[in-house]
Amino acid sequence: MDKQITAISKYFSYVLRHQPDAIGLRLDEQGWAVIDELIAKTKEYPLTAEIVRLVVETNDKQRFGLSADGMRIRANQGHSIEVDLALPVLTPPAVLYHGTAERFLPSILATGLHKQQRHHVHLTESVIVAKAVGGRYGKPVVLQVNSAAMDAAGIPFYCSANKVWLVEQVATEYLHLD
Ligand code: HQG
Repeated sequence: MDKQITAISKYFSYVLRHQPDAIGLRLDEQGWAVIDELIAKTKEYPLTAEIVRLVVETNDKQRFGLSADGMRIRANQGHSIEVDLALPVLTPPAVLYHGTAERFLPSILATGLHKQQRHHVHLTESVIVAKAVGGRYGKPVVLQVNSAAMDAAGIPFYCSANKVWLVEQVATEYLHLD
């Protein structure tokens, strides 16, 4: 059962962040899909409203959110398709962290952090989380981000529902090796 839930979670990430067209799913401008439509258009898994809820509630990183009326679902962050999550600008903690792979360091230290395929650069309050994120691409290294100085410079920060801090980019002057 756990394996099936993880597989469905990965499938949700795929259709809600990257490829809704793969199953003809409609997302609104803020990334919401109607749960009944997601269920109807999903052929690989025997989805029910209860299973959708279970996937949302048990997800280790709280990757998905439900609308207040419980009828819709969206990915909390990590999209590559154009959506406007309409997140408010927030004051970040003074220091945030970004985990990456050691092999990316020369490029990052030369040009700063860029968002690549996603909408934002992803930052976290946790060194442990940053290390795990960096480990996905190789030997992990953790960069410290001087978010207080960025905030003072008027650079907007957003925070997703699952506590990922999001920013357009991070210039080299705000980066330090942890
Ligand atoms: C790197 C997962 C070279 C950047 C995770 C990262 C996270 C550069 C990669 C979330 C660079 C992009 C996001 C530069 C940035 N030169 N490399 N100038 N600037 N990079 O996957 O932050 O499981 O798009 O360091 O847990 O790794 O999907 O971003 O290594 O929260 O929910 O380019 O994805 O969450 O990789 O991960 P990604 P990320 P989920």
